[in-house]
Amino acid sequence: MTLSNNPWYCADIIRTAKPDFTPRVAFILGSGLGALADQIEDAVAISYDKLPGFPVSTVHGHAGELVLGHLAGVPVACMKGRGHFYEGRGMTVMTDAIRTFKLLGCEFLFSTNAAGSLRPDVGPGSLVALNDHINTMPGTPLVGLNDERFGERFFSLANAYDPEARAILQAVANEEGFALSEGVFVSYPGPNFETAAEIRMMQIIGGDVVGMSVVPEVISARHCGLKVVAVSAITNLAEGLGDVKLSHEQTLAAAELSRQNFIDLIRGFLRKIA
Ligand code: R1P
Repeated sequence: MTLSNNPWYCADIIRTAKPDFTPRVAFILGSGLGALADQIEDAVAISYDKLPGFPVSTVHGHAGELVLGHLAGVPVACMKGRGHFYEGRGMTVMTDAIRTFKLLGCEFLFSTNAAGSLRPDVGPGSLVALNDHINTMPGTPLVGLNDERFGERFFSLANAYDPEARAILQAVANEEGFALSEGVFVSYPGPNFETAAEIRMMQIIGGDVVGMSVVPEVISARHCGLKVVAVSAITNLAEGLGDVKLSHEQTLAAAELSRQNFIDLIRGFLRKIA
C-alpha cells in the first residue's frame, strides 16, 4: 500500500494555470448546482482529466471541471461536479482533490449537494445547512495507511460542520428573507435510491436529509484540518414521504427550485468572510 502524491502534482498544475492565486474556499457543486461557477470572475477552468486523482465524472449534471477565480471578492476553487462512492472508486473518491485544496492554502471546504428530505415540513426548493452526519456508507476514506503529511491517525468529528460558518449562513438567509433549516445528513451508498423502510429507519435514528455524497469529502477535509460548511438543496421528499417518482432527471430539474436562494446564500457567505 502506498501513499498518493497526486495532491502535490495537482497543486503544481493549478499554480501553473493560475499563478499567484491562493483560493480561500473550495466549493464542491452537486447535482444540478453547477451554475454558481458561471458567476466566477477572472475564471480559469481545468478539466479533471488533467488533474490526477480528481474524479472524472460519470454522472449527468457533473461537468468535471475545476474553476478558479473570484466570487463575491473571495478567491475560490470550485469543483463543478464530484465523484460518488457508487461510481466505483471507493470511499477515497474525493480525498486527493480535498488534499489538493489543503496544499493550495484553502481555509474552507464548502460542500453542496442535491438531497432528499426526511422531514415532510422541509420540501423541494428548501435549503438545509448540515450540522452533523450519520454515515451508512461502507467504511470511511481514511481506512488504510494514514498519511501523516495531512493529519493524525485518530481524529475527532466533533463540530465537523463549522458552527461559526453555520451562524454566518443563518445571518445571510435572514437578511435575504428565506428560511434556512439545519439538519443531520445521512449518507447512503447508492446508486439506487433508498427504500421506504430505510427512510423510516433514517428518521428514527435522527436524520433530516439523505444523499449519496458529502461524507467522503467531509471526513477527508476534517482529517487535514479544513473547516467544513455544507448545504443540501432539497429536491424531493424521500421515498415513502411523497408522490414524486424519484429519478436523476427529477433531481436535476428540482435543483432549479432553490437556485436563486442557493446563489444568494453562497455569495452572502463569501461577502461576510471577505
Ligand atoms: C441522484 O439524483 C444523485 O444526485 C445527488 C445524489 O447524491 C446522487 O448522486 O448528487 P450529489 O450528491 O452529487 O448532489
